[in-house]
Amino acid sequence: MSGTALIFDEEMTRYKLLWVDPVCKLEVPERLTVCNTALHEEGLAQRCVSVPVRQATDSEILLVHSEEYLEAVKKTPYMSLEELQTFTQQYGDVYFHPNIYHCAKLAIGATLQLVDSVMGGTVRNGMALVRPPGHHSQRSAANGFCVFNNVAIAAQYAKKRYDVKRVLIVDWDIHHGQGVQFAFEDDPSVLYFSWHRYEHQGFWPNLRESDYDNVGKEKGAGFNVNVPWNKVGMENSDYLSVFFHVLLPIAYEFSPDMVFVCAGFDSAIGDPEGHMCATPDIYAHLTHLLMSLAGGKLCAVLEGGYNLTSLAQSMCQTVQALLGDPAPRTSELNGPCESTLESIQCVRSAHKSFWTCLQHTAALPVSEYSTKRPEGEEVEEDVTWMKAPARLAPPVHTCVVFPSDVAVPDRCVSLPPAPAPEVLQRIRDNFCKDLEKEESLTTLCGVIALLDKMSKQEIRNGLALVTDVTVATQCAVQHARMFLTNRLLVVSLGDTEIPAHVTEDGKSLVVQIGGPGPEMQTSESHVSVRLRKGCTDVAGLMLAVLGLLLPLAYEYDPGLVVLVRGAGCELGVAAWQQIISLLQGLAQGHILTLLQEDQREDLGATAACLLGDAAPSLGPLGTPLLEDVEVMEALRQRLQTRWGLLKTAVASGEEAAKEGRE
Ligand code: X5A
Ligand code: ZN
Repeated sequence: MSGTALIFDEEMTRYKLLWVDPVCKLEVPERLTVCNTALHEEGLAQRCVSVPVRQATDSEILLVHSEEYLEAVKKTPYMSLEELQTFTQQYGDVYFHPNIYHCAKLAIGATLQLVDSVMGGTVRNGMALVRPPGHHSQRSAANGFCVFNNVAIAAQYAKKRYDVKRVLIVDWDIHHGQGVQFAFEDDPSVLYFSWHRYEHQGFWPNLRESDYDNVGKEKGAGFNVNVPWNKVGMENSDYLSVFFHVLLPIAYEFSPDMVFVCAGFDSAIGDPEGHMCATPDIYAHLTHLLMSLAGGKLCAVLEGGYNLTSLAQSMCQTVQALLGDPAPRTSELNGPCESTLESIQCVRSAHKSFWTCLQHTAALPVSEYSTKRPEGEEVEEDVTWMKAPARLAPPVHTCVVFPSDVAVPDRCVSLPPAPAPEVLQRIRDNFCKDLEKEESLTTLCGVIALLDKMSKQEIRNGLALVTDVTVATQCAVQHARMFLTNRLLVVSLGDTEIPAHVTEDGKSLVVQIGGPGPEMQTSESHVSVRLRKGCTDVAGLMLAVLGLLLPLAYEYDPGLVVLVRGAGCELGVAAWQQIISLLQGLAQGHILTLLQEDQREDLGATAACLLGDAAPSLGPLGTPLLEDVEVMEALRQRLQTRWGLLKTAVASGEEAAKEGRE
């Protein structure tokens, strides 16, 4: 399944604030027009499947709202200006207009059309460009520019109409979508995640219920995840940390059948509400990371976003990721700030009894952080940032190097078998003294050609089926380091030895995930994760991937990734596909995958993922082995002084003192 739906109708620009209200003046029709224009100017809208909007029916609205409230809103088109103002006053931070009821029905309808397109199989994913937004509205109340709760209604609709069992709602808007939280508080079939500017209850909507200890009620306990931002100025690293250490582990354990994003871009730099500093390109990564869940079934729905420049850029980054274009490099990531670490630690500990991926998290004295008051730091008003460079996809997506008797998968391109003489000679000298088969030599030349073509932007990624994966890896690493990149990431699954000298010059980072064995981590640039059952225990493996591999890899920001599946590495094909998909967020999608010849049964699945097909869902993950969790924890503890993105908690007094001394 491929394709991205884009749903928009100009009609939703046809309402606006009719009186003076400094709180509501941000919410303007241009929010939609700038997004739509930018998507066209970047050539993105033209690549999407354009789906028409429709009006929601009463019974759809009643999936979330009360009859009394619906009947009240129904009267607003006939109200005078004065009546509208009076009507508005009973709610918080919202305005009405004679045409807003019509637009609100279209906003829901657009969202439901998106659900139908994704669940009906017309497209894989999509974006609904809507106004009014939805996530603040409640059963019987408009709130925060929102009239009806578009995403909450859509989640109920998906459950009813498509029998979806588990829905994940990721609310990356900078405000807490309390309306969504209230709608699903006691419902374990809908996992609601929200991060939001909070400042210890100092920021709108100033609810006690928005704090990290609101985990859901009754059967829904554990299915409401709140991450408060207690300071402004949060950056890309803060956002990614929360994804790696809170959202993704929980989401993978939950295993949604579909994902909604409350896509508010007031969490981006320059926004007058959020005052955060995450740049628009981060949304490419947030989107990419979520696209590996639920078999790629993702419905993004616009919520907030009030700096028109930042909003349009962030929207484009999101849609471009949905279309499958490679994500931009993530330069300058470091660790999250102290305040973020505090929040991460609090949420993880509040949720430790509900999610096995968090079972090892230290319990926290609940009183410890929740009562701190804001410090009142102000961030300057006129922030500026660089527009991210255009993200160009190389002309060829996936190029393969296979032995002559193996068929080239559909949509892949095979490399012409004519290696350059000097390359041939170098490989002969360095690697082939003891290789008998001439075919191995040709394959190694092919591997090198794949790397060259990636660095010349001729191809996005490559796949080689090799006779000896150890030799091929050494050959690839040597070539990449010598000629292509300062930072090569080698990810090795299984027990293929990556010799220590490979990392000696500091130009590469090796992360090995394999079976039990002697501690191999010899240097800062060689990390070995040893799991009791190797890569066969999916829960442990995914914990290693999300909590160790991805944070390391993102902070390292490699120019190229070599992914090696060692000989005899037992690994379910679905987990393998997840790893391939997730790693494509790095190095602009430049990933060379090396498979040993005896693993050819997984070639088709491997190629499909490299080509951008969604990885199939793993299903709910079980409990990782305690032993593995302890090994990974110890490793994280040790590595976090060098890699800030690995941190999951504020350093204790003792550790902080030690760090200070070093
Ligand atoms: C959808 C959204 C924000 C309301 C802010 C009111 N609403 N102060 O971003
Ligand atoms: Zn917002």
